[in-house]
Amino acid sequence: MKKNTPIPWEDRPKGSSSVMWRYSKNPVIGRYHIPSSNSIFNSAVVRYNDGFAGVFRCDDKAVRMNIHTGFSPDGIQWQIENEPIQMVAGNTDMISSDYKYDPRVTFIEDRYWVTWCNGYFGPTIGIAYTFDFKTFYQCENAFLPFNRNGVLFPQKFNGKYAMLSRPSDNGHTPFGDIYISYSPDMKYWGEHRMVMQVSDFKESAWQCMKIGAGPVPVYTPQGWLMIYHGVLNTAVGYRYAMGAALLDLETPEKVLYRSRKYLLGPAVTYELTGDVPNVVFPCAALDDEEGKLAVYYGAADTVVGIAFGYIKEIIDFIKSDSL
Ligand code: BMA
Repeated sequence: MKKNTPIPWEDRPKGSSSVMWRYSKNPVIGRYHIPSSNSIFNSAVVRYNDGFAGVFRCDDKAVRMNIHTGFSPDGIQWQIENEPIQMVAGNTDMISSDYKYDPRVTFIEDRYWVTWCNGYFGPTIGIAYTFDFKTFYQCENAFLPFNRNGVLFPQKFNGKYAMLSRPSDNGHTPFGDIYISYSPDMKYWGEHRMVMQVSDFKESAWQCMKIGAGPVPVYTPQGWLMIYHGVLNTAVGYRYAMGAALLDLETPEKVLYRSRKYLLGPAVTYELTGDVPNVVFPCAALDDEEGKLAVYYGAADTVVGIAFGYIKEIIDFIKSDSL
């Protein structure tokens, strides 16, 4: 896809040596951005036409979880639909869904694919495609419940689609590793392989309880850059931070390097307080030809923020202290 629309960007603040830094005008989407919402967070954006489009997790004021479309000329000012996406049947007639949350979006070949956590007798991975962010064709769920954090790669491997996911339980899962699965047709998924397990508490505690893929992995000549979240169980509950790993270009279940230290952890008010405190939950990333990266993340299950970094520096960071 062409990458000529400038992505949101702000230079590293003077005096900072952080590999990733927050946008000074965060949060870019507030909790009441649309009349129906209680909170808007964990959301996905992509390049679309001359600007950007997105699929947003909006919990309404009954705190029903659903996904809504949105459009933006610059990736910062967003027009989000007040009503959730109404799916039509894609490769199945069974499009039942008790709830939808934590979407990811990727462009493959000729269309945009959306994955999300879909309520079907428990959380599993829902899949839909769209050409125009107006009509969405819902497909078969990828897996049996329980599963979350389904993230597609933006290309096929040996003719097959590839999806990262995180088998889980029906609640606030206290475990979880990242797997990959392959599909010839976006309907039947198999060849499940382990990608990455939680870390040893002594080595890297922020990711020792569960981990899950975040944005669609970013292609780099050195490997797929996979930004992910890691969770630590603390005296006041789960703490979600964001790290990164580099996966092999041809065999993405092979982890080449993985950050011992987090790239961004909850540290500012909108990440530390909200409906669920201490959450940084990345779901999308935009990159450009100069190697800049803008990561969109949910903060405290309440609002959306952006963090910036240079891909080269992130890779150096991962490699210089890898688990
Ligand atoms: C996870 C998901 C995310 C949420 C996170 C922190 O299990 O529900 O949507 O951001 O917990 O509450």
